[in-house]
Amino acid sequence: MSATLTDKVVTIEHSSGATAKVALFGATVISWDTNGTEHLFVSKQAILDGSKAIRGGIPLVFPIFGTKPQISLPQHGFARNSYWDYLGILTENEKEVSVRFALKDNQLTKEQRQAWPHSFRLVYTVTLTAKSLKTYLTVKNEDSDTMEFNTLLHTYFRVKNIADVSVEGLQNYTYADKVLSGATDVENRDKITISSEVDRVYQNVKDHLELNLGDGNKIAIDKSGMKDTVVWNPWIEKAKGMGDFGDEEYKEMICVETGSVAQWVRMEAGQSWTGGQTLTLV
Ligand code: TA6
Repeated sequence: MSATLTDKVVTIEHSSGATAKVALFGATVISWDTNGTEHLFVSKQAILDGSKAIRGGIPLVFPIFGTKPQISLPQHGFARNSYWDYLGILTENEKEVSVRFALKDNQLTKEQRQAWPHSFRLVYTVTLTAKSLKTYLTVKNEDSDTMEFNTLLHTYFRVKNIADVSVEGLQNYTYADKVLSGATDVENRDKITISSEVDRVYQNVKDHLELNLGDGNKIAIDKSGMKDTVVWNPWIEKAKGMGDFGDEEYKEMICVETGSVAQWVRMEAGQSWTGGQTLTLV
């Protein structure tokens, strides 16, 4: 087992043969592989030079989801567009290997600080076991004032064929449908399938969901500290509109994203908050 930093990417290896890779840029998990099967989708056209958020893997959304009129930050905030510090190995034993990354307010640009003038420290822990990948974020409000933020793990799962895939566990939850300008509705399906553009924020969702990959395999998605779940597939037209995404790549990915985005997470001065997810092959 080990974790090594090469060319701004940390490679984590577990004794089972499972591996994961985390780019320092955005602390973006860009690979999770077990027995030669890659579970995360990264576009073949992803830009990996630090000039743009990585199109794929697990981009970390913070401090805003989408854009906010009063906060002049790019969509989904600055965390996925910043170089994080590598803090090294936290645990390394037969069961798991975990590594940590940090981002502090003084690492932001002047413009970012002006847009979001809070003193904070983020610590992101990535843990690999034989069958699971855990990604947890701790936010520390180092300010003397309260702080509000959104956060989300924008997870791109790799699938063989989107037509065979379903998301299970969201029945009866209210969602905001961004394809319909945010109109809300209640999900009536126990298995959500994708056959057109989907961009939905399911609110106050239970902590256990399952992604059925359609090939006999499932991934359990267990969140903690996160209230909501976003389901997104750009489908044909939106896929064509993204320069860092292949026109046909919508067929081989689905985003199921755990986060707290429907409402602000509010923190008092000096308070810490932790949220994240565990992805497990089942
Ligand atoms: O999480 C879904 C979403 O908010 C979609 O609305 C779409 O914009 C997607 O994120 C990708 O956003 P990005 O800024 O990475 O192109």
